[in-house]
Amino acid sequence: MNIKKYTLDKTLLLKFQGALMGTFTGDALGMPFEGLSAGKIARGFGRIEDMVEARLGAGTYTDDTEMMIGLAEILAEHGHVQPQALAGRLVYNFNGDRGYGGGSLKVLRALKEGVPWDQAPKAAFAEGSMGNGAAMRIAPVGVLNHHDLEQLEKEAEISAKVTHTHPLGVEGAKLQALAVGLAAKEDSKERVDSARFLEELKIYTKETSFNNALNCADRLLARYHDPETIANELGNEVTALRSVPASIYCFLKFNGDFKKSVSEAVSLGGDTDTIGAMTGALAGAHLGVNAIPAEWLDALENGEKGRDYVMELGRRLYKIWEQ
Ligand code: F2R
Ligand code: MG
Ligand code: MG
Repeated sequence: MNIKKYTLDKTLLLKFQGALMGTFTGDALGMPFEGLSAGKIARGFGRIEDMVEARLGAGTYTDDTEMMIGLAEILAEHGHVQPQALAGRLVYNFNGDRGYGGGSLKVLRALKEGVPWDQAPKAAFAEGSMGNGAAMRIAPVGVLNHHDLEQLEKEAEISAKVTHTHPLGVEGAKLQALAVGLAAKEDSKERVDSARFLEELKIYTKETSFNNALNCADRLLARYHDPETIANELGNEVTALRSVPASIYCFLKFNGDFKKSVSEAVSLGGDTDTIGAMTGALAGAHLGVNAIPAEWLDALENGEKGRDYVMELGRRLYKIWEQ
């Protein structure tokens, strides 16, 4: 049990909102570049520092944020992950224009047809999905349980298993949730000690492949490497193993600077919306929502479940934590 309550409640509220809005912002910034290589992004666009036009408009979100909203809603209503309710909410919130992963599409279809939540993930892959879909939405679990890392792990696992049951899909979600929780516990006015942060993550991470990737991130952080090298070494793909460690790297490389961390994440190419979303969640949990550039926040969609709604979800989660 690892309990650390904050006395600066305002700071913690901003961290809750930062984790959720960081997911949203990174997702929206990266989405227009999803599938492009690091080299193509560098040559064609340079550094990505503005919300550019996208399929649903500049500043719009994808499946990453839509699923994160569903998870945050369930936590705000129940105080914990209720898997049946989560399955129902993911189906209810589903918008096919948001660009879901093929496996998740099949799972959500099965759930809609009435397959029980603990059977539906088999609709995608017999051995379960190892995609990053469970990790990309996990920020609410990380901030809400940052004071109790054992509980955080349990909550991350159950939330992942509604769609992703492959050990690598589950472990990736747990690792990202832990990283969000640890980031929330760091002092927002201080830089994070990268080596210590990675060591702490490794205590909890059981899968050798993830531990190897965290060791690799540690080595890479020692000096500058271009985004193409980072993408080759740590990955920029849609699997959890080849995207969660890359996001942790981007957060730590430019830690203390939300804009640089998330811009670096998008520059890796490949799964840019998701690596952007996961990096944004980490930087937002550490620095708080006020660290997100105002011009990025202003550009975010603000319809029925848009910017104001997600900010309010962050506040509701914080109230649950306070209780
Ligand atoms: N799907 C996308 N992007 C491409 C389409 C967007 C397009 N640009 C558009 O505009 O419409 N992005 C979203 O999907 C990723 C999250 O995926 P998720 O939810 O984990 O889905 P899935 O299908 O379960 O896993 C992703 C892929 O990983 C491979 N894979 C997973 N498990 C596997 C297994 N057991 N064996 C073999 N391969 C496995 C497959 O290739 C899956 O399709 C995010 O990027 C999100 O933004
Ligand atoms: Mg997406
Ligand atoms: Mg993606």
